[in-house]
Amino acid sequence: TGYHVAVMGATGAVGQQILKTLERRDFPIRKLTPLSSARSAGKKIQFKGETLTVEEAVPESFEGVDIALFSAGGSVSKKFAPEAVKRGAIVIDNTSAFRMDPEVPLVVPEVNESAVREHKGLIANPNCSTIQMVAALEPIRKAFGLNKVIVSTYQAVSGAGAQAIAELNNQTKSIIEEEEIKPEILPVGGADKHYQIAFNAIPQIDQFSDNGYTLEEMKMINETKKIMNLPSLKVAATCVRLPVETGHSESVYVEIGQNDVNVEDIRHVLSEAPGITVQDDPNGQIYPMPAMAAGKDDVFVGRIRRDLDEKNGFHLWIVSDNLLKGAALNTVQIAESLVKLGMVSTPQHS
Ligand code: 11C
Repeated sequence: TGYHVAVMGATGAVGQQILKTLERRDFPIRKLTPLSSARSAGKKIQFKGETLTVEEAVPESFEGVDIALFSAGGSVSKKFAPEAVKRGAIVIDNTSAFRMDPEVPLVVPEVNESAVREHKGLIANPNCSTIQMVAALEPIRKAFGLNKVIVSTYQAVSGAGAQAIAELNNQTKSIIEEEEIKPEILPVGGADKHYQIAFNAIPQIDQFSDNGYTLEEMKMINETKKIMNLPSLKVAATCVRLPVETGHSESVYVEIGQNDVNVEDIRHVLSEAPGITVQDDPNGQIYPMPAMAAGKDDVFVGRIRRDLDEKNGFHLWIVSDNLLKGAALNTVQIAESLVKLGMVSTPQHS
């Protein structure tokens, strides 16, 4: 018993994690349809012990689908998500195509689960670096208020897809062996210039917008305000790519709405919050790191300390697996929220 679920982009870095996450969390599925562009059609995927063939998506692929999880790039979502919605599916979209559309809820279940009630067929999954930050900020906002956020990120290459992971691995090997390298993917496919990522740090993720911020930085700024429903929150972001395979890290400075809060109070609210694990003991050298967060569901928070000048200012270090909470897990959690809140039609027997 369960739903007919389609996964668009089933062979990609995030699509693969979506399939694993659906299986691992035992999401009620009676039929799974793996879809992709023509390029990946015909590939095989594994789901619950069965081998399924990935089909090339056409509008009719979505006939009878209850829930469609999209993770195949913005242009694919723009083309096919409306076709899926037209045929009665609820689309949960992992791309940036619809996130800032006022008609489309942008959801992190720990923060704004009830926003799914407002959907008109489409729900957007936020950007990975935004998700892990708001998951940690929301308990702080709830307890103490929140006025200002300044974030610098240390992002893994898997955020840019499977080709970027291969580029890091190949470059690292070539540089060690003193061979020539030819960067082709990072910082962003389609850019005029590409730079070495191995043994480097690149302060550009996605293209630049006219205001001097990159699109990744603007996502963190705009999506945070929308998810937290705080249009006047002050947010600034600097996003940097590091030679890490998986796990985004963030140094976050916050100014809260109260003056009499101490580090222990912040640790306490975070340790009680869903989906958050506090790893914070300077004496024991305990703090989150991407190599240890990769493969885990939670958002890890450490290095919590008060600013030395601003009484209501605190610094945090937030780390999470960008393919799990940052993408696949949050997508599946949105689907679980739809079921929990009775927003999907009754599950059918197979
Ligand atoms: C990265 N955050 O790490 C990006 C990837 O809008 O869903 C996610 C892009 C997006 O490169």
